[in-house]
Amino acid sequence: MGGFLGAGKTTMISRLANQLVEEGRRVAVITNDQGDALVDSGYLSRNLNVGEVTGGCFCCNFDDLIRNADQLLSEYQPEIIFAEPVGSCTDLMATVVAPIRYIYPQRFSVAPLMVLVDVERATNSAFNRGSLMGYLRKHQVEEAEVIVISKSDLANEGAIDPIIGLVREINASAKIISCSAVGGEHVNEILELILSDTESEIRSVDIDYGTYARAEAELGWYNGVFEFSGGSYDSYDLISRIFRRLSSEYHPEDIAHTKVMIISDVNAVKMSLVQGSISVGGVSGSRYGEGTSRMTINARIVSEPGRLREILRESTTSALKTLGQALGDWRDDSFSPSPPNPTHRIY
Ligand SMILES: Nc1nc2c(ncn2[C@@H]2O[C@H](COP(=O)(O)OP(=O)(O)O)[C@@H](O)[C@H]2O)c(=O)[nH]1
Ligand SMILES: [Mg+2]
Repeated sequence: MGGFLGAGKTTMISRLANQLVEEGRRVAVITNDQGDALVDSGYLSRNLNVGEVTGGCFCCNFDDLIRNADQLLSEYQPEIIFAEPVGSCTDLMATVVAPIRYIYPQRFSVAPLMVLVDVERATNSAFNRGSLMGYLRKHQVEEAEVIVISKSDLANEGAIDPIIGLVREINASAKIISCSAVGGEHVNEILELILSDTESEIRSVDIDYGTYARAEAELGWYNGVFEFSGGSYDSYDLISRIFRRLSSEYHPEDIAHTKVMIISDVNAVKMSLVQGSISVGGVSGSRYGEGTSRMTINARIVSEPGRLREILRESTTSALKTLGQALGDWRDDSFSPSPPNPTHRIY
C-alpha cells in the first residue's frame, strides 16, 4: 500500500487490519523507513503484529522485507500481511511486486498495488513533472493498480469527481476507490479486493532513476527520540509548538510529512503536520501527559538535513522548557535518502 508521504497509508492500514482482526482473521503489518525510531511502528504495534524494515526502503532491502514476512509467518501465521513502503518510494511494481511474484510464487500471493492519493493534495501541480516531487508523485499514480483517493471525509461534495478525472488522465486503467479511513466510507471495497483472489499483474512503468534519486535527495529526513519528565502538561500544546516553528521556517508545500508521537505514564498522543495542516491521528487517555514521557519525531521536509536537525532540536528543547519538562536522554539522526539502488528490478 504505497502513496506519497502523509497520504494516509498508516491510518488506512490500521483501519483495514483492525477490521479484519475483528472478523477473526490473522493479519500482520510491515512498516518501512530510511531511518529507525518509527512513529508508524509504535502506532500500529499497540494492537497489531508489526515487523519493520529500517535503514532503507523495501526495494533496496528486499531480502530484509522477505525475512520480516517469514518471521511474521512463523510467529503469528497471518493470512494477510500489509506492507507500507516509504512514502517517497516508487517503481514498486518492478522492485518489490515482481520480485516477490517471480522468486516466491509458492510462498506469497501479492494483491494489486494500491497507491493512496490525498484528496486535499490532488491538484494539477502536485503531479507536474516540472518539479521533482511532481515527478515522483506522478510515477506513483502511473504504476498503481488501484488508486485510493484517501481522506474523502475532508472533501466537499462535488470535489471528488474532478480528482477522479485528474488521476484517470495519468492512469487510464487503474481501479479507483475514494474512501475515508477515519469515517469508514468505501473502506469495505478495499477489504473485498484484498480478500478476493485478485492478484497483482506484472507490469511496470518506465522511470528515470537519476530524476527519482534527485527527487528523494531533495528531502531532509529527521528522526529523534526525546525522553523527558515533569508535572502535567498539554501534549497538543507541546507538539503544536514544534509544528508552528516548522511552519514558520518552511514553505507549506515543502513540509511533506512530520509525525510526532508522545507516550507518557498516563496518555499517548499522535499528531501529524502534512503541508500546512495539523491533525490528531490518535489519542489514548487524555491530551494531558504526566510523569515520564517519550516523544518520537519523524520529519520529512524539503530541506538541507543539517538545518532541519537544528530547527527540530531547538524547537523541541525550548517547547519542553516552556512547559516545565526536564529533558532526559535523547538521540536523533538526520540525512537525505541516498540514491535508490534496488536489490532486484524486474520489468
Ligand atoms: N480526515 C482524515 N484524516 C486522515 C485520514 N487518513 C489519514 N488522515 C490523517 O492524515 C495524516 C497522515 O496520515 P498517515 O496515515 O500517517 O499517512 P502516511 O504517511 O501515508 O502513513 C494523519 O494525521 C492522519 O490522521 C482520513 O481518512 N481522514
Ligand atoms: Mg506512514
